[in-house]
Amino acid sequence: FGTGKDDPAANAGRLTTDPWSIKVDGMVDNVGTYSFDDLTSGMTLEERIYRFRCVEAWSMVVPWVGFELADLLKRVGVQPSAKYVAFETLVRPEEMIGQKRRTLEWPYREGLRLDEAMHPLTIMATGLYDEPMPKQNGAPIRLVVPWKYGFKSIKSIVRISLTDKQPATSWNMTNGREYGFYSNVNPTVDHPRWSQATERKIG
Ligand SMILES: Nc1nc2c(c(=O)[nH]1)N[C@H]1C(S)=C(S)[C@@H](COP(=O)(O)O)O[C@H]1N2
Ligand SMILES: [Mo]
Repeated sequence: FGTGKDDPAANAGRLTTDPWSIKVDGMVDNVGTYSFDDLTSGMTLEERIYRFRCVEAWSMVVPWVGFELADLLKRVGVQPSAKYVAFETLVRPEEMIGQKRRTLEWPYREGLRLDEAMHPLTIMATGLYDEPMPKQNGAPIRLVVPWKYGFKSIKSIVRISLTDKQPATSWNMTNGREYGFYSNVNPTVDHPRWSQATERKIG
């Protein structure tokens, strides 16, 4: 990554999030492109304090604001044939300058098995610390799955697809030997290049 003015994180403020639309497609009754407001209106927002654990052995306790992904899935009507949920991030390299480099194959992609997506701990977060989601943390809406490594918690989501096949996911596509589809936090299973037994807690 670049440094100084070319650092992607330092340029996160360039991201425009209004308007924002999210395409919901695949094995759902109500396929469509929804505005952020339409998709999130009426959802019960609550604070969830979760420990967020990156695969690179750091963690941070975060007070997210969000709603259960299950509520969104119920609203769009998941069909019985669906087995997985796939997510995609916005691709807009002029604003997300890290996408000018092919560090990953864009869009950033993630996915969950349907039962994981329906789990009451799995949330769509629209804020943290009682504020709207900051751009660098995935404005306006991101996934948070507290029992999985951080890379599963995809940010700035523009597409949610229901499918019957395990979706391709970004880090798994790039290095499947080191980053599995499931990637549940497990201190007894080391990463091939480092231990997962301990973590560095970030304040
Ligand atoms: N769209 C998108 N989502 C993403 C990533 C990314 O590069 N792009 N990085 C992932 C990784 S590796 C981690 S650890 C977390 C970091 O979340 P944070 O920026 O809120 O700390 O976001 C995850 N979600
Ligand atoms: Mo990460």
